Amino acid sequence: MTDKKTDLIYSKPQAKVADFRFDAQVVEVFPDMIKRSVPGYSNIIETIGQLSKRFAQDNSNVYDLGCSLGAASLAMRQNIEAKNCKIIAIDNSKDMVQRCQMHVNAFKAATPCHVFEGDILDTDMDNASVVVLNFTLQFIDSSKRQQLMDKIASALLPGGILILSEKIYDNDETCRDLLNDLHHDFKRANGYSDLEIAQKRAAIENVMRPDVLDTHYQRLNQAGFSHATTWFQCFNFFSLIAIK
Ligand code: GEK
Repeated sequence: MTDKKTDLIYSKPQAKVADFRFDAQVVEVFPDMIKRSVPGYSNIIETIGQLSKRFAQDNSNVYDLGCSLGAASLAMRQNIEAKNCKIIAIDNSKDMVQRCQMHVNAFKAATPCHVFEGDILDTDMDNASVVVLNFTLQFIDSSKRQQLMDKIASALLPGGILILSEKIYDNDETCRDLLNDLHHDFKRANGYSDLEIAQKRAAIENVMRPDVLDTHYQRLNQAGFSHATTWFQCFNFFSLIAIK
């Protein structure tokens, strides 16, 4: 995957910072942006690959919901050993989907990967052994998150797994401020200036709405998952696995 282009989108002062969009400009720098902004991103992608090796079942579907450029799909494609599986990667950004298709075309693998442009809220899913929501749920309207989780749970086969990664909101103000500070230190250490951090924050605050961790567990419980645990957390970013 090409990640040579540096994210400079918020490096110059902007008179009015527009809401963040997953458009062509973001696509160009996305691999650099996500690695420098999300602590543990590469580790999470690698582990999604490992989990898919463990949980993908013969003759089943594997979904990557909000696939962006397909990093999780490609990791799963390299690792799945189950026979006759199909990866279905979906994103509602046309620009993301076009670039994702190019990345998928660039690699050969036994497991096919189909890339679709669409809203994951409207996508039918069935016969799933692995479902990935890697930093996507936080962009879904809060009132529709339970319905999406219910749909995922009913699409999963017994023993199937959901991998859910998100930024979280801590209800405790002191902890929330500390986690935010640590995250901003992480971004600074990765070369983002205070201006870039502040402008990105202004751009994203209306489009990304993180939940508290308890809300995620309650939602999974209500959807009928039998087991759920957090396998990764760094600052205010976490990833959990839920098994049906
Ligand atoms: C990765 N998973 O690299 N339907 C489909 N796609 C959506 C929707 C929706 N309703 N809403 C948002 N998206 C990726 C990273 S990025 C996370 C995921 C981030 C898509 C949106 O277009 C974008 O590509 C993705 O969800 C979120 O493992 O950039 O912080």
